[in-house]
Amino acid sequence: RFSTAAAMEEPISPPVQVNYTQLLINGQFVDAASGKTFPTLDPRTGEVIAHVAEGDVEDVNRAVIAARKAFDEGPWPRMTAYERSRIMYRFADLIEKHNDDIAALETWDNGKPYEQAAKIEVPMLARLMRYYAGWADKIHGLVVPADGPHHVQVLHEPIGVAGQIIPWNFPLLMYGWKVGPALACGNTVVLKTAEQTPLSALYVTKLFHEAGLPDGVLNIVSGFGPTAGAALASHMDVDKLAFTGSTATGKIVLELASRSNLKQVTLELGGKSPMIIMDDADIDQAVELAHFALFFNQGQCCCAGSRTFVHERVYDEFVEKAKARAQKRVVGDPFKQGIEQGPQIDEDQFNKILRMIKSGVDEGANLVAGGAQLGDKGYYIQPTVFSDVQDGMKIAKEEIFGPVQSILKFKDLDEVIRRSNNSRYGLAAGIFTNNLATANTLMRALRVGSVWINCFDVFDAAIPFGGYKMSGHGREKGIDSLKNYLQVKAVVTPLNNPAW
Ligand code: TXE
Repeated sequence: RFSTAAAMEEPISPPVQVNYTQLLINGQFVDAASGKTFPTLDPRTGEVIAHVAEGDVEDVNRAVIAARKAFDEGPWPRMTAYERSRIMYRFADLIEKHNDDIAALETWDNGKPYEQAAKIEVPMLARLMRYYAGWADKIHGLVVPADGPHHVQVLHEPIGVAGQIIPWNFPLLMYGWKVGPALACGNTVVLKTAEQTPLSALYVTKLFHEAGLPDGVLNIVSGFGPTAGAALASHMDVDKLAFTGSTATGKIVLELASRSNLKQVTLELGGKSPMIIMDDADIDQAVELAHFALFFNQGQCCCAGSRTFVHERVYDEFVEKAKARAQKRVVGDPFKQGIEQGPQIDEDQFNKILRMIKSGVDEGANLVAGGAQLGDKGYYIQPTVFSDVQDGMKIAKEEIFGPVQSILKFKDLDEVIRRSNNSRYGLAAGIFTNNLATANTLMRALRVGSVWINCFDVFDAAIPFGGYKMSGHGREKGIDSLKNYLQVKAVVTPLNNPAW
């Protein structure tokens, strides 16, 4: 029933070349100190795209020294904010100019549909840069009234060197969410990309330098988590750490930060987000939205609507239609037009998803669609739907991070609130209803950082994003993200005459 043919065909030749594979430190492409490289693979085939310099402790040190110098000696934090913003605006223009090459590189390295990369993600990166460029010259402190005869100012200053560790599911957006606010506030950065997707950050950071970014302000270290990532998280001269990834690794980096120099940490971690379908909803629209909420980006979204709660009065019809929709999903070579779903990122994730599917079957959930590999090469997985999922099952509790929809049945509002909140995660939730009171009640009761009512995955640059509970600390995007990158300094001076 699935378009297996597309996954079986010869892969389309990517319309782009890999030009940059070294580390980018102090404005220069350099080899790793060890001379080591690692392969980055094409998820369509598992074949090597390129060998990339493998950063480790020494390279992170070099990058931090460059970032420190660029912070302490300038010019970045001492430039006028307007000059900083103009460089960021020029970078956004260059991203747009190179849109298709960047998108092709992202699709090749990550496996996401090219049309999505070219029409959504790369334009969103440009938009994020413009959003933060706009903030650069609008970040300022306050003069606050105090009880005594004192003039009190509060300055907002950059923190210093920011270490940033990003995952592979949205390499460019994660880059934008992290680099944008850090640089707008005048910090300098060492960014470690995910080992699965090192290519696009190197390409765009080269463009950033063409736009006028001074050397050392943004350094890119490719490499693995326990080596390069851990070196960054535990570095004594890194003032702030921002991490996006699994909750398990989030705990590790928080510990590394606390054991080293107590650097400030923001974490954007996993989720098990409810998508709640009430019985008054238009069922076809509800099916489509819940399908999008889960299957978008091959199901590799931290906020995926991975617990589809459906009211019992519409449950059976919903399951039938969700099954039909999943079976119609167009899976295949992400470079091909009209493809909705490409391969999963790598063999580890592919195997994890298949193990989770098996656990769903073993624990008694009803497999109504998919459930296996698609084709016989690369990491394609059939769009999979389970009905009759119970809260205690592994597939209802743990992140699957793949194209596997779990549909649960509920009777009333109180029950669905209790069950939705019965999770160690609290990242996001979707609500589908025409009833305003129901929507507002749910919206207030759900312990999550984002609520999408009759929509899902709306990722505007201005909307804050982040988690409650074990989904993380702090918020990214929007005005809230700036706080992560600013120190607050209170300055008090006496007045001669309190009347003034
Ligand atoms: O994540 P990791 P993985 C979830 C998802 C997925 C699971 C595992 O459920 O199946 O995590 O994926 C770096 N010190 N998410 O293994 O390990 C690593 O190199 C410092 C949700 O890819 O968290 C990469 O750059 N850094 C998530 C980044 O952490 C370390 C997105 C993420 O990798 C490190 C991705 C260490 N000891 C996976 N170990 C989301 N929230 O969107 C690893 N890293």
